[in-house]
Amino acid sequence: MSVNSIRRGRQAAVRSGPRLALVLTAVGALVVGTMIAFTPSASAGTTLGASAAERGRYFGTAVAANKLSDSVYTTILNREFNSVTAENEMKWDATEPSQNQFNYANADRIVNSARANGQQVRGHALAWHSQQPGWAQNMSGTALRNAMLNHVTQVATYYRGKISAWDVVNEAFADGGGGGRRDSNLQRTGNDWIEAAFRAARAADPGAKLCYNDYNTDGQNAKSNAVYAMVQDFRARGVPIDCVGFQSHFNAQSPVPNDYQANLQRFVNLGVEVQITELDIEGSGTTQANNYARVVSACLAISRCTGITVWGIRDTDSWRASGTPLLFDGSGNKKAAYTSTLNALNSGNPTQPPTTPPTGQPPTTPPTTRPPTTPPPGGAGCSATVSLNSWTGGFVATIRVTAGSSGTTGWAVSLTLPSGAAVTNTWNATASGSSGSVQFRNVSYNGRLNAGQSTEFGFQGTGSATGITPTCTVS
Ligand code: 9MR
Repeated sequence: MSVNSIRRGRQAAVRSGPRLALVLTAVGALVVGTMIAFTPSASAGTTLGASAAERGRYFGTAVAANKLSDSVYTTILNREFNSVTAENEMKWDATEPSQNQFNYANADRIVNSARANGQQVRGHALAWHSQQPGWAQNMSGTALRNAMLNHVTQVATYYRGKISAWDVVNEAFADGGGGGRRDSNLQRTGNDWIEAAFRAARAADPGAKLCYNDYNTDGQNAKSNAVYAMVQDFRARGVPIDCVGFQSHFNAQSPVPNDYQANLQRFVNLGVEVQITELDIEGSGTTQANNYARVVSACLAISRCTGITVWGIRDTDSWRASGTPLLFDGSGNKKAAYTSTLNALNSGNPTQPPTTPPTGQPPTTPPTTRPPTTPPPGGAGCSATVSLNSWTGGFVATIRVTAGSSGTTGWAVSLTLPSGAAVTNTWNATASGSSGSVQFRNVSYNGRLNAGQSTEFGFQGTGSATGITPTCTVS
């Protein structure tokens, strides 16, 4: 996608001209006012990743493998970010340059660097009309459909257990007011190509969250309405989709929409997570800084907006470097936009630091409610709630354990799985039993909870876990 294509896609918004500008100015003034009024947080992170983690989120960046030998770049990367996305190295042309001959060398450099530095990895992107290898560009029909599904299966299997979330399908909807699919060789294989890709990805890596990712969907418009309808349909029919990525490439022609937060929220209301996947905002100084703060604050206001990725580190690393859209200047100095981003992160309510699952397992999602400031009703002991992410034949259960008024030094959660269901793996807890009656105990780092504090653990299983009721006891 080019800058021009984003601009073309936003012409309708640009046409609303002066009125929009006035509204934006008013919103900008409000943001500045809010920033001044921010009370210092009890827990202010000093880096983007640390601050996001204190709020149960990640803060990531796109990474280019050929920059991993640049020490200015890697110093910032490993200091500031706790998630990375391969900017180009996991795309179809990079990973399968000849049919059925896979090359993971550059993608592996990014994954290995991330794992060595405790960063999670977003996978980008399995199926996309762009950046296809030449052999695929020339295919059509059943041969292309099968080649695409094979690609999804092979790549997701190769990285199984190492990817927090995959952009399974990228940019499949058309710009403009039509609200339809983008024409492409993949689309011409049949309208069900997207769900087929999601099903193949789930089968290959059941632990990764599966996202649909697109641009010009950041506010409510014909394109985001069409994506919304697809997600609603997928959820209704049990097509495995866990998250929607909003690329959020902004500039004067494509400003941060006024209904950005409302648009993210309506997707969350469909039962998926939202992630800001490719954030960059052209500009400079206070205006750019305020726009970054608006985006970060919108995400933090939504409990299931689980993370933000900026599309590069320094302005000079950007795909549109002339627009200076990033948080660090070409020398690696922090810009005003960096400071406003960190301040906005630090102004969000801290949550219980998320317990980190083994690499590659689904990350713990932020709680849907903030930790209570007073112990919850129910007295001493502990309570447990479950959130299920199910698909045909399998599920991931996330269990939230909350300490009662006496706190805990250890806890155990018991539940009974329906007949036919079985636990296949567990993170942030130790399981006894795998079917029928199963008990989970805390691990060394999450047994001690103060009154009212929470922690999360999870397990993946086969079959269905619908209706399970966890009960918590202190130990
Ligand atoms: O930043 C990427 C740039 O280096 C590539 O040349 C370009 C090729 O299409 O892709 C850029 O990343 C895109 C991302 O993969 C999907 N969303 C739009 C991004 C910016 O164009």
